[in-house]
Amino acid sequence: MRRRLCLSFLRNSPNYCRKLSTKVVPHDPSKIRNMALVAHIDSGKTTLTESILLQSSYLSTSGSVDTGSTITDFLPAERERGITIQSASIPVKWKDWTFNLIDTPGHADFGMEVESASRVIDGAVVLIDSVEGVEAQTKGVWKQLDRYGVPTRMMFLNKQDRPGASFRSSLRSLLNNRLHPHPMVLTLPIASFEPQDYLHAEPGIQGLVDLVKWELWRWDQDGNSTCYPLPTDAKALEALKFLPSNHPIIPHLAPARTQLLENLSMFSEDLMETLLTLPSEPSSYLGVHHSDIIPHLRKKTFENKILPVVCGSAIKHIGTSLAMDYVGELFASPVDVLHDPAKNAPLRMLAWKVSWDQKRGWMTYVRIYSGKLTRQSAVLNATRNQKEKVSKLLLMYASDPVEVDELPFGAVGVVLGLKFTRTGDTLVSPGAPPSSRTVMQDIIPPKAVISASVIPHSHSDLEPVQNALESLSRTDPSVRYDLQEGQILVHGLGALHLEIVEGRLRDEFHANFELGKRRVSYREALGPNYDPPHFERPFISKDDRADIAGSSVTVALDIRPLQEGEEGSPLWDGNLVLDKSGIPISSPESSSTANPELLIASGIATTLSSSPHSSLPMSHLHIQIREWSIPSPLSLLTGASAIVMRNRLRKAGMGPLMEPYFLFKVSVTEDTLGKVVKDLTEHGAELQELGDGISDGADEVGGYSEEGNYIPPDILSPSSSNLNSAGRSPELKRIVHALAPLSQMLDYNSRLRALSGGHGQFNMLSAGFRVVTEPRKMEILREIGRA
Ligand SMILES: Nc1nc2c(ncn2[C@@H]2O[C@H](COP(=O)(O)OP(=O)(O)OP(=O)(O)O)[C@@H](O)[C@H]2O)c(=O)[nH]1
Ligand SMILES: [Mg+2]
Repeated sequence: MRRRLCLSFLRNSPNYCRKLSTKVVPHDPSKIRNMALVAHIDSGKTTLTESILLQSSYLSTSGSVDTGSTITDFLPAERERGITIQSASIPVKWKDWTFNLIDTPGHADFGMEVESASRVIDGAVVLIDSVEGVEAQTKGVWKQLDRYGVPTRMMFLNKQDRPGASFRSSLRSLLNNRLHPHPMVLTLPIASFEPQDYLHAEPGIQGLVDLVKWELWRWDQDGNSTCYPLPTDAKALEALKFLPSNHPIIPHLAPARTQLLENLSMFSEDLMETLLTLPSEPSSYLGVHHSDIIPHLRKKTFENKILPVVCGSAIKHIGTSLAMDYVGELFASPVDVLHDPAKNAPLRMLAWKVSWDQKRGWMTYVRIYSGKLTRQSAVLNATRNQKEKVSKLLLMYASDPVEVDELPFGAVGVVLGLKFTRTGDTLVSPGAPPSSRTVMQDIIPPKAVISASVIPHSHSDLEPVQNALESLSRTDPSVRYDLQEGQILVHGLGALHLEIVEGRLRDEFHANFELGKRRVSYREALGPNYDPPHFERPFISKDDRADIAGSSVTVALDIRPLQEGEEGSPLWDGNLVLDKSGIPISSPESSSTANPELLIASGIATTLSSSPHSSLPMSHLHIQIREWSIPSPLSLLTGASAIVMRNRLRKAGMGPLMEPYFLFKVSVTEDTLGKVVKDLTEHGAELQELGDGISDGADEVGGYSEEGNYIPPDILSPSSSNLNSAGRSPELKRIVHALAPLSQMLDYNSRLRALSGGHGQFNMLSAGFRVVTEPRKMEILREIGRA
């Protein structure tokens, strides 16, 4: 567990306060960058955020960062554990731009935070620990960004100072893991300015080459940087004042820039034409000014043809300013995405996060998609068809708020006073025409995989406990709770998530309770005797009808298990529900206006939540609505579809049971490896791969080709080549990847501590539900009281 020092001295310093009071709301939306840092756990997002804050005008002077703690990880639980739990958004002035910067958690248990941040950003910097390359959750967050169509992205290959860091392998891992077919290197690391030290990668990183601006940056031990323009004459590169002439990087500088321009020109005819007009001599590409390159880079980043790649060391503040410049230059602004920028356009905003504060009450984080929001105004929650009153408006500087009178188009801020709004809701001005009342894309909470009973201390604690759970699930929609057989169950995304939930219920919501034994959540799949689809039998049979409220209502459904390659929707708990024309219905609550198919979908959802055989939620079903009658009132369709669906499931018989599996990445020393592996296999884990910590995912099948991309030669990543030849030692870290049932791993924290003498570390990532064996099925049925 990492420990951090508190930065309270900074908060209390006069400097800090002065800076806070000078914040102004930006009014030029083209200068706003709504962006987030996303990545696998521990890749350095919060450290980079801190570095950005220190180098921006947020905190005026540097020099005190090294004392530890960060501005954005301000919750006690975050400081204690050294991990980010909730995303914090913070407006940062950077040169001409204002970044609304969101630092997100990397731990998959807090995936909801990445989910909602992804919904409101126009750009994401994805970090990679350059020792590890692309990791499981890197791919996880990448999918989340895809799901919400985040238009612009950049990679930051962090931790270049670490022994074993490899720029080259990290870059190749982007291709091998199919993150992007065209990563484009904008900056190169310089391990050392001394040729001898460089070959040993000591001290790790001292400088960067900016291949676009054609500059070289050097950092001294105190973190001060100097920028040297590079010559545009190839001969002059061999006699630089700031780099010894025998430095191994020199012969690679011109080829790296040439390749950047040539690769970019493959996507841009204009640039190709510019390059073709240049004289055919080695130096000619070096003279192309960056102002002639950036517009092409920007355009191709927008079109997702290329993925810009920069690098550095957040902890040493190396590369932070270059990365931020490129965010400003390459990322989309609110005016670049679909919007209505007219000054008098009606207000339209999305609530992307809701939190509770003892003093201020409900705080709703919003992004303004058109118009502007003023304090003390009325708004309409279009998702819930509910009027709301806005009291105050705030800009959040992490935990410190600054009150403002309005939030203009493009802004991200906080609204006080809203009573009913939940994460994902669309809000509009009350007088908005019906056309602009349509709701925007919702935010999808990930599936719960673990639960625990919540036992109130006394009868009088019951209601406060339920209220606390209701409030908590409003701030974190990935927390669900329900009543099963007289017990309150709280469901979450993992063991750590439940631990944090327990703490928050007590500390924030003052509930008195005990948490019972943790249980993983199970699912039931469709039984074997399901009916064939309707085109293979008489169209409407008695099984397609339900008697309800004195009428016979028809709801014809085709039900079968999902097939290989078909993916269920997270909003449907892993099921796929299609309308009559075969289009997936996005969610059971996808619209406030009821139409017959949505009413039927709602009945299907009710039935799926509890199997008639095991009472478990059902998953991995493929359901298509085929036909229905029109009863009066129309709402009878919901009850009818629930009855039809339940009868069909009963007839199909009990299906296989499924339990959640997780991918574990365990890092241990060579001498404890054997014990750790034995323990994993004894607990039902399948070993996936054993590594030495420097993986570029090269064995991953079907990666993107290296052709057409610039992959720097090995000599430009001296740190990793050193480590490879260093031989094994008992202290050498080994990495074990394993797929294991969560039920066997609930106590893995303490088990690993005991097995590894406290030195082992692990992280885990949900790998979905898997069908269990027959003996395990019996065990589960006994556990849930069904056998
Ligand atoms: N050597 C080295 N360590 C770094 C660097 N950046 C971050 N770290 C360390 O890596 C660890 C994780 O850093 P964080 O900034 O908390 O990582 P994070 O991505 O915010 O982690 P989560 O929020 O928990 O996902 C800390 O111990 C940092 O000191 C870096 O550039 N070099
Ligand atoms: Mg963090």
